[in-house]
Amino acid sequence: MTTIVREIREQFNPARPSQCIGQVELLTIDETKDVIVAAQDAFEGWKNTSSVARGEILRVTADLLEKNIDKVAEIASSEMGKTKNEMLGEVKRGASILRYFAQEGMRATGEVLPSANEAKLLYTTRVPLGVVAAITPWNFPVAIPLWKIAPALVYGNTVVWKPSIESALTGKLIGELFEQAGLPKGVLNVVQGRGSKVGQVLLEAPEVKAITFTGSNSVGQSILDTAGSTNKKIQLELGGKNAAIILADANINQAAKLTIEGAMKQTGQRCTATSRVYIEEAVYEKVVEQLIEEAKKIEVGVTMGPVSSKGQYDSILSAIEKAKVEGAELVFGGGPTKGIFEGYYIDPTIFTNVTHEMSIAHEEIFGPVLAVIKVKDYEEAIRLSNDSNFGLSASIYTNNIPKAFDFINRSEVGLVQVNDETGGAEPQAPFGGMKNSSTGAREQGQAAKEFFTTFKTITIGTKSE
Ligand code: UN1
Repeated sequence: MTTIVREIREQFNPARPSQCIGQVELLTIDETKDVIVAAQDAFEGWKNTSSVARGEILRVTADLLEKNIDKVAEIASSEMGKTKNEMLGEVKRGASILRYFAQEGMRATGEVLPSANEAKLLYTTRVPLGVVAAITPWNFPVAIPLWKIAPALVYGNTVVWKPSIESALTGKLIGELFEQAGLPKGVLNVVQGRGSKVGQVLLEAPEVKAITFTGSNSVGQSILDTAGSTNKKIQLELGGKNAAIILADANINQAAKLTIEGAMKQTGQRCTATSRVYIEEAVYEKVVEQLIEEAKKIEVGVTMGPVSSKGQYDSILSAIEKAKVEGAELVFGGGPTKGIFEGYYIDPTIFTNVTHEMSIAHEEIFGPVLAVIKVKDYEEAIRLSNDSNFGLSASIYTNNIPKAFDFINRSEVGLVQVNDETGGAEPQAPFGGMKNSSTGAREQGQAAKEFFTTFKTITIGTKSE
C-alpha cells in the first residue's frame, strides 16, 4: 500500500482574513498524472456519445447551478471577495453559458461542399481534440471555467480542470454539480493544486491536446514557453489596459457613471475593466467632477468587496504609490479604506493629470484604480488609446455617429463598446482581444468551436464503375 501525502491548503476570507472558510487537499504530481490518464480513458466513450445527450447534461447542470445559486455565490464570495450580489449575477451568467452550449449539441457540425467530381460526395465534420486542460483564474470563479468547460464537453472532449487555488472551493462545488447532472466518470476532472506543480504536469502531459488558460501575462508566457513548441493547441486570455474615450458631445452623466462602473465593478479585478479614460479638454473639468460624484456613491464593504488576497492588496497599493511618485494627481481614494480594520479593502481611486509616459497609463493594475488623461480632441484620444501593448476592450462615449464608426474601425481591440463600459460578455458572442491580450481562437459563441474541435474532410465515391 502506498500512502499519499497531500498538501492541505486553508482558504481564508479576504473580507476577514482571520476567518478560515475551508480546506482543500492539493493533488500530488503522480495523482495529477493519473487523472490525465483517466480523462484519456473516458474520451472514447464521451466522443461517441450523441452531442444531443452531451448537451442535455449541460442543461441539467444549468438547472442544478440555479438551484444551488445561493450556496455557490456564498462560497465564491467568501473565497475571493466579490460581493454576494456580484456573485449571484455571475452564477446566473454561468447558467446561461451552460444553456447556450447545451443547444450547441443540436446544431450542425459540418457542411456539404460541392466537389469538382460529380461522382463524389464531399463534406466536413468537426471532431473533438481529446483531453483538454482548462486553467482558470479566481476573478470569475464560475463564469470563466464554464465558458471553457461547457464548449469543450459539448463538442466531445474530456476535460482536466485546474481552478485557481484561490477559488478552489468554488471549483470543487462546480465539479460536483456536473457529477450530479450525470456526467460520466473521467469526463470532467477537477484537479486542485498550484500552477508550478499540477499546472506544470498539465502543460507537459502528452495526452493533453489543448490548453485553455485565462490569467496573467506572465503565466501565459510560461505556458507558451513550456507548451508552445509541442503540438498542443493553446488559447490564452490575458491582461488588458482598457481605455474609454469621453468626447465633448457625450451624455456626460451617463459616460461618467459607466466609466466608474467599468473601473470599479468587481473591485476593478476584471481583465476588461476600464483603467484609463481620455477626456476631451472642453468637458474635462465637468467630467472629472462627475467621475468623483459617481465614485462617492460606492460603499466599500457593501457595494464594493475587498480585493482577493494579500498579494493583490500589496500589488495594487504599490501601483497607487508608484502613480503618486510619478506625479499623477490623486483626486479620490488612494489607499486602504479607513474605518474598516480587517479585510483587503481599498478605496476606489482616481488619478488625474496622468501623462502618457506614466506607468499608470500602461501597466495593468487589476484593482479599483482609474487613470484620467486630458486630450485635445478625438484624434489624440484614439492615438493614445491605441498606443498600448494590450488590445482587449475599449469604449467611446459620444453621440457623433461618424466618430463612433471611426472608433469601431480604428480601435485596436477585440471588444469595442459605444456608449457602454469596457467589460461584459454574452455567451453567444466571441470574446477575446488583440496584441498581448489574447493568443489563439476566441472564446464563447460559435468561435468556441474553432478552439475545441478540428475538421475532418470526407470524400465518398458515389458511383461504381
Ligand atoms: C467581463 O467583463 O464580464 O478575466 C468578463 C477576465 C475576463 C472576463 C471578463 N477574461 O476578467
